[in-house]
Order: sequence, then structure tokens, then C-alpha cells
Amino acid sequence: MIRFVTSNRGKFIEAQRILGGIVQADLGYTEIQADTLEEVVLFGLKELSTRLDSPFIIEDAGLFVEALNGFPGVYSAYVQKTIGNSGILRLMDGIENRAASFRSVVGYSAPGMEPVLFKGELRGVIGFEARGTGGFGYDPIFEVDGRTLAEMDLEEKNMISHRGRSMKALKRWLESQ
Ligand code: ITT
Ligand code: NA
Repeated sequence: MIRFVTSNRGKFIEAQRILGGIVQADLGYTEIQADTLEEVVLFGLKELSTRLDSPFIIEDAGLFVEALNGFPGVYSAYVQKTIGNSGILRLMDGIENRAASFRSVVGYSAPGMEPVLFKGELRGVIGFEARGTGGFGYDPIFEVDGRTLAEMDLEEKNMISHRGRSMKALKRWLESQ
């Protein structure tokens, strides 16, 4: 059984649908201030591997808005907690270039092996208002082909999303081991 160390239930449910037998472990770990999601994940894996003696995964994700030079990026969790979706919409007021992407980096660690990372990306646009009740976080303001991720069900989001892609890559790798 693989543990997914995360405080985010939405993330866990999406990953669970793809990976099957995983359990959520809300253990907490140090999320360093770094320039990339990869660095955050590698540091977290290293720290947790000293505390856990069985296989586990962690994931760091972020929203990268082109017109804001990649903000909120690695600060996505803090920005969601502080200014939230309405804050992002306000920052985008009057900005024509709405291009944005979600990125996910998932890391797997097991005793006696080097950790491995898998990535996924989803390109879309920041909408002009929040719509939809599904998903979590920035989903209501992130649109793909005219619909927000919060207007899609879990299956549909998983089919195209950053997390869907990173978790499917992890799944393929696990099956090849
Ligand atoms: P962890 O315990 O796993 O770290 P977290 O919610 O803090 O959970 P992150 O550090 O990866 O997750 O923070 C990413 C932020 O971006 C956070 O505010 C999420 O709500 C948001 N986010 C991540 N994936 C998302 C998705 O698929 N759709 C919308 N928002 C997402
Ligand atoms: Na986090």
C-alpha cells in the first residue's frame, strides 16, 4: 500500500481514481521556498524518507499565469489562501493575454531506492469570472475550451489535467517495475 502524504483531499481523490490502492496520510512536511516544484518535491521526499519506512508519494502543484510572469507558481497554495480566486481575477483585470498552465510534479519514494519524479501540465486560460462547483482551488477560474475545470466531473478533469498526467506516468512506471 502506497501512502499519499498530502493535506489536500481533492488531490488525493483525483490520484486515488488513477492509482487505486493508495491511502491519504496528512503528516505534514517542510515545503521549502524554491524556484521550482521539482525542488520542493525532492526536499519533501528526502525529509519524509527519514520518517517513513514504506513507499509513499507527495505532489506539488501550481498555477502559472503567463501575463503575471508565472505567478503564483510555487506560491500557489499561499496565494489561494490569501487573495484567492477573486484576487487572481482582480490582478488579471484589463489583461488580454489570459494564458495559464497548471503543473504537477509527483515524487515516489521507497526504502532503498532513489526517488523518482513524474510531471504533468495542462494549458488553458484564466476566465473572467469564477464558474462551477467541482474540483478545488483554482479550478473555477481555469478554463479549457470554454469550460472551467470546476464545471467538469472528476473523470473529465483527470483525463486532461496536470495531475491526471503526472499520476498516469507514475502508474505506468509502477506497473513496469
Ligand atoms: P499538499 O498538502 O499536498 O501540499 P496543497 O493544497 O498545499 O496540498 P500544493 O502545495 O501543491 O497543495 O499547492 C498548490 C495550490 O494550488 C493549492 O492552493 C491548491 O488548491 C492549488 N491547486 C493544486 N492543484 C490544483 C488543481 O488541480 N486545481 C485547482 N487548484 C489546484
Ligand atoms: Na502544500
